[in-house]
Amino acid sequence: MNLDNIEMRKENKICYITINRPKALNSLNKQTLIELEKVIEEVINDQNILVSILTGTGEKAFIAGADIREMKDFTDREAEQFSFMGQKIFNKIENCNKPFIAAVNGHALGGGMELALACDIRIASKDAVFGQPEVSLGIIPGFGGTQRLTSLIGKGLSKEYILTGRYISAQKALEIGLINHLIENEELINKSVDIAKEIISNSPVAVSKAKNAVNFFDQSFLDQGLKKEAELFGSCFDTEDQKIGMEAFLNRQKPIFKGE
Ligand code: CO8
Repeated sequence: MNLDNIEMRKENKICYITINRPKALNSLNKQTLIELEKVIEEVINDQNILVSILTGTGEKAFIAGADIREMKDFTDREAEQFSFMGQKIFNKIENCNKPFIAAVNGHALGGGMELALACDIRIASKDAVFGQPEVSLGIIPGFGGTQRLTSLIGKGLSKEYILTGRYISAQKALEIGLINHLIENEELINKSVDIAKEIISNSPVAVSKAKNAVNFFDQSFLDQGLKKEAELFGSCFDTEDQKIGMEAFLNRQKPIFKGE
């Protein structure tokens, strides 16, 4: 498979997927999302793969969000479409018949945190930092964060983090149930592999059915919620604040929002 922004390696029934755009802190542009979808299809179709471990290249970032440079000039329609595209691919991870483990090795912001949320198990190194900082850019989470974060940590905390855009340390993430384990940086992949092996020792068909059953817990709410999120996400791109927020980020300035 020809991949420019993702590295994929298969070993002992595990597929190692590494988002690899270090110059843009592994942020997700369209090309990377298209490649991610191909990799997920490969995982689904390869009978020899039973678990996937998803991480980011380098020590600074797991994934620093969707690519702001690419998104900046989207129209509301393009933004809504991009949101649907990301949601569809992240749903494939959530609905895949094989588990995905997110090994979060640094900043997991915006779309990066949303990708981790779509995985089944989240393991973070001590340097990991989580956050949904979209409101500081004049937009809202658009790859499922409003729904999956709420499902995971509850409405109260989810609203606090999404409305403030505040970063969440790895320790705090553990306390609020956002991650399953907090691990020394150098042990992150080993711990992920240990958990993958535990899963692999079980019946693949039972693992798949168990994942499906747990997903069903809030599936009907999720589908409706994602639709609403994409619609609202798109509408942000019809505002002055979205332009102000993204220009400010790219020019390394603090945005002064107008509220329109
Ligand atoms: N998109 C594009 N480029 C990025 C991104 C990004 N999300 N994050 C970092 N970069 C680039 C920087 O522009 C910089 O590039 P250059 O060297 O060419 O100027 C390079 O990566 C290194 O970044 P910094 O110099 O900023 O590194 P620091 O160590 O100073 O800071 C941070 C690291 C804290 C991670 C900082 O880069 C940051 O805050 N990044 C943006 C985080 C963010 O706001 N993410 C949310 C994006 S919005 C989103 O994800 C919405 C998801 C839903 C999308 C729906 C579809 C439309």
